[in-house]
Amino acid sequence: MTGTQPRDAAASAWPVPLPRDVVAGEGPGFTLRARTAVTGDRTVIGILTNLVSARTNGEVSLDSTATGPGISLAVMDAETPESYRLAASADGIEVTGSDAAGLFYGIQTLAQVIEQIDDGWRIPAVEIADAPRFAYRGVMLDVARHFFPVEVVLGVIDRAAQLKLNHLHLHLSDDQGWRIEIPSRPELTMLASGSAIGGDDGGFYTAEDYAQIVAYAAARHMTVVPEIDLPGHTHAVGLAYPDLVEPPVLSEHIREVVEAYGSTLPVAGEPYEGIAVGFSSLRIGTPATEAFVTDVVADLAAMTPGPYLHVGGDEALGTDPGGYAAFVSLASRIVADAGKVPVMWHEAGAASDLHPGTIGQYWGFVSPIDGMDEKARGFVARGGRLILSPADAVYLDMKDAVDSELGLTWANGVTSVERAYTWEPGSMLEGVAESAILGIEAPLWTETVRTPDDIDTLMFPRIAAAAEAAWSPATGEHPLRTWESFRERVGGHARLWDALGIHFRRSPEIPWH
Ligand code: TNX
Repeated sequence: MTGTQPRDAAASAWPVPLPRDVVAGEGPGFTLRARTAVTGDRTVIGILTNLVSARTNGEVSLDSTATGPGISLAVMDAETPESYRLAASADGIEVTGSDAAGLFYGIQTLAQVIEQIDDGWRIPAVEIADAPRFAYRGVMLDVARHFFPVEVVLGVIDRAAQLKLNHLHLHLSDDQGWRIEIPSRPELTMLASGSAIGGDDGGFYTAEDYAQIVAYAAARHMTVVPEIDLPGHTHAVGLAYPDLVEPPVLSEHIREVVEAYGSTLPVAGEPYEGIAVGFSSLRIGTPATEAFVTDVVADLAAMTPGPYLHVGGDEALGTDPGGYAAFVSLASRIVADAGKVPVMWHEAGAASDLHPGTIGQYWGFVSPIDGMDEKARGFVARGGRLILSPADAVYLDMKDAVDSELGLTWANGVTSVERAYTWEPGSMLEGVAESAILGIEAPLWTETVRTPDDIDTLMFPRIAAAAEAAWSPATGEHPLRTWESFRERVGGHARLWDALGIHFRRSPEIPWH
């Protein structure tokens, strides 16, 4: 039932990510009254009330004591996780989730399709049946290059959940700082969290802060995936434990990057405030390093209810290759022994002793070069699945226009909104079947990102393109899964995003309406 024409998509705000099945109904749809009747679970009513009130400038509120036609919200156990049905007609609106997450996504869709008419607000007549393509739909925030307080992280959770993303990956350590309290290793936050890029303020999350983030995410059906980046990206570890790290490797490459960005060279034992990567390494093969990784992983695992724990593995250019393979294998085993599923960046896929089932995160290009895809296939060969984060499509920290003040360009130049949209996960990596893809994640690295507004400016609207790749049917499987339709649909979201306080960039590629 996919009979809708793209023209209809332009006529009103249509959902992003695109639902599996959408059929426009007959008639005028459902007019929202100042106090619209609602039935359902209190928490869900609360979330929907806030969304509706924001979208309608406070003109519509939902009232569970009102009578007459209204909105019914329910969970009806069904097989497909996270799925929902939404039916709107002049008689009322029904949103039915297959589970609590499905209902949550149903109300996000409902808020997206509210439209303003002459004398008020309405939901157009429509029938939607929707379910996600991939189980893992993520966004990553790098809080190491620049630190962001808890409230900002909660804002990112709200923004991502609204687009049906269900994992928040927090990049909690890097050369510039260690951002999470580890009770068994208090020196990390005491000695290695105080700085950030460019001399900006550092900071860290206490165990309590982290618990607050995890709980807030869970209430929005989002799982937190913590990352401690090892064995490279560990300059800050050396501020707390000088004996655990090697001296910085000041290679030709590092000198070039430092030159190109007017950045600084790292100095052992001093906080690093530059943006170069690939110069630091843990000391490999010593009992002290193994004890350190075991302690950090054990504490983080105990603090984290979700199944995944990410231990990095990227850009370890300061680590000897043989030592690297041994280290990532050890780290993946330590994570598995702590009861979590290890996740690592794709470089680790070349290590033959990686713990079976380790998840690989691919950050190569849409058209792989230099054996990036081969490394990614290594995870699949060992029974693991892949999270796809092709840097030249979903890296939210790439500039989206040549004149953008924020962002980097190393991933094949500017990542326009069109380029962020126009790639197909299912056919990107040869020899990787759909069933081997756990999902999609859009990372925001924060070298150039300093404020909440900076986050929004780089994230939107491209995060919506990543959400569509993660949630919606494959390219070619739905008439509206096209760039032309996407730009029309996403253009209709400006008012909702404004109402939610999202400081998005009105990219000239999108017909905002
Ligand atoms: C590469 S992609 C990195 C990060 C940088 C990012 C900037 C990856 C796993 N590592 O260390 O922050 O580029 O775009």
